[in-house]
Amino acid sequence: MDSTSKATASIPSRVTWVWTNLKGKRAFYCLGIMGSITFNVMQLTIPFFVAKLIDTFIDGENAAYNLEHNRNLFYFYIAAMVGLTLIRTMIVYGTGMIFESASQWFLYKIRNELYDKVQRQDMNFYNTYRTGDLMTRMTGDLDAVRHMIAWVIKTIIESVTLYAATMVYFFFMDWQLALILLIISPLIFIVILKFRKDVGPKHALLREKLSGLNTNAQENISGNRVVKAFAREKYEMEKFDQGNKEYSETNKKTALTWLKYYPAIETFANLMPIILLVVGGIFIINGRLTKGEFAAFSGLIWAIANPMRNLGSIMNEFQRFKAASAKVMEIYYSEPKIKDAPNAVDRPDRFKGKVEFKNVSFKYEDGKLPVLENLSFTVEPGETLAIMGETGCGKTSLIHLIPRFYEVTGGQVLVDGTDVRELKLQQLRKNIGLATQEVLLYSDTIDGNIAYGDDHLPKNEVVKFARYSAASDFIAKMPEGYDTIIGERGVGLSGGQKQRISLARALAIRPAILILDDTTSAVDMETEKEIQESLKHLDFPCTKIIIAQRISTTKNADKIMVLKDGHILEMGTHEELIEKKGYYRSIVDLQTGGEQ
Ligand code: DGT
Ligand code: MG
Repeated sequence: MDSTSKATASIPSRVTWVWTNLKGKRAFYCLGIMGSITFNVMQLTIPFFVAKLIDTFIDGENAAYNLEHNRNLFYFYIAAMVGLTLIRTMIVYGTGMIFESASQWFLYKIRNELYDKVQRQDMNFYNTYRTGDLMTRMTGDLDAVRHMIAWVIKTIIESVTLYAATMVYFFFMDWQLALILLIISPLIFIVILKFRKDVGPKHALLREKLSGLNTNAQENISGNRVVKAFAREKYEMEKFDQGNKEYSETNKKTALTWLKYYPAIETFANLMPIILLVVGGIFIINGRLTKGEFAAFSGLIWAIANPMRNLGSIMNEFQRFKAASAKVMEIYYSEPKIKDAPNAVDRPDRFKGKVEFKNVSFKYEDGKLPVLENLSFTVEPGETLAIMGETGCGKTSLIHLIPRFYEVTGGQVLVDGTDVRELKLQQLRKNIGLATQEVLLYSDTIDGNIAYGDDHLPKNEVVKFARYSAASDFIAKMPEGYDTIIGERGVGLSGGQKQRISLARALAIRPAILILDDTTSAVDMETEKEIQESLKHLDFPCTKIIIAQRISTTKNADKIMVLKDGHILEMGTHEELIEKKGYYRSIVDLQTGGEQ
């Protein structure tokens, strides 16, 4: 995949992206952050009161006197400690809820937006990205992003607050001791920075391996019939196993990276209590430090050691977020190249159905050779154009230019006299009924599939369109008729049956332009004749462009176009082309056994 083929607009920073999508919950999220800060500053209160208790009632000069005559103060300290602990617990609960709910909100919004983006993408996008990879972005990657917002940011804030507040408190008690304890921090930072450099690329690789694994699984589940037909289960299992092994190995390597750095961090973190013990002890002997203050120091030493220890897992998660968010944001900020022009003309009424190609040339973005070259022809409203030609000559590519699935590389495609690039995509496509060469039906009822383009289509209309496409007979024989569930999980249909439902679906929107790409290739001659007959008598005006290989389909067309290597080889009516004794004539002879 080269980056030029991706329709990605300029991508803002991750912070901007997260902030933009927290809209609606920003104040709420900030409240969570403030709660986190408050809660962590409050962690210092217990050691503070413990120091007071020790110095006032246990170890100070007037300890015995105070215990006798200042009982109320003693009770106050105890009550304050219990009360603050309760409040702190409530804040922890509240902030936990806030982070969880804000991150779910974020996830919900992004997921919707991503789905929307993917839906609106053009064909080139789908040629570029594999389904498994897109699914990974919308599930696993997105969850890594949510984890960052819910957990990592919270942990960072907690660690920073705790560390900073403790340090401030330490400086107030004894700045020299605080400074000595601080010496360790830069060492830990250096190790963490090294770790970051080491683990970052591993997370990116890990993410690619997961995407590869998902793509492999997705393709094999969808293409299971091919696997079975070729008895390649063992091969596919081995291939998956290989991918799985690689993923697992990469995962292990990523996790083990931390272990390389862990001993250094742990040693540095453990040095702190030792330094405190030695230096603090000397300070007590010198009378610089009270025993209560020493108790506060040692009761809080974890509050500067633990954030240091946490740095490792924070950095790890952050690198995972970096790899995942890059993938999510690429789709989030992708823009389809084919979209409405800023000055697109508004044509809300039904189109007349005139289709005109003017010197059209076309080449796929990733293709080397042009598929269509300098093609010109016109189909008047209501006319039928049949397109013939050997496989790979560019028929499907040609008809895909009419709904503007791809952009022409030269010339113009006009519908009702307007260049398709100047029409609104929605309006253009609503006027085109397309039955594609590869039929895809949804896991839904037959009724739902036929009415796909028009939710409000009444039942009798559904039946009518099924009749037009010669599908009503076999539908009537199904156990639940039009309510039979078809598609992936439902009742299996034959190739010809699927084609007829797809034709009914294309007709059901009463298109101004009907495009059929080899839609009757799998139905028998008898049924095909029936379909041709009903297409002639539709109850709405309609221009028909029909790709077909059978003479029985093409002979009644107003025009027949024979394509060869992206050029028009012959064009005319059935009779004219027979007279011409060219390619069309040879096909006719072949199909009729030379009876013509
Ligand atoms: P058919 O359906 O087998 O009778 O063949 P046609 O006439 O429908 O051929 P078509 O238009 O699908 O393909 C024309 C040429 O373009 C052929 O050489 C294959 C190539 N082609 C088709 N689709 C793509 C695509 O998505 N990307 C690239 N790069 N080439 C494509
Ligand atoms: Mg084709």
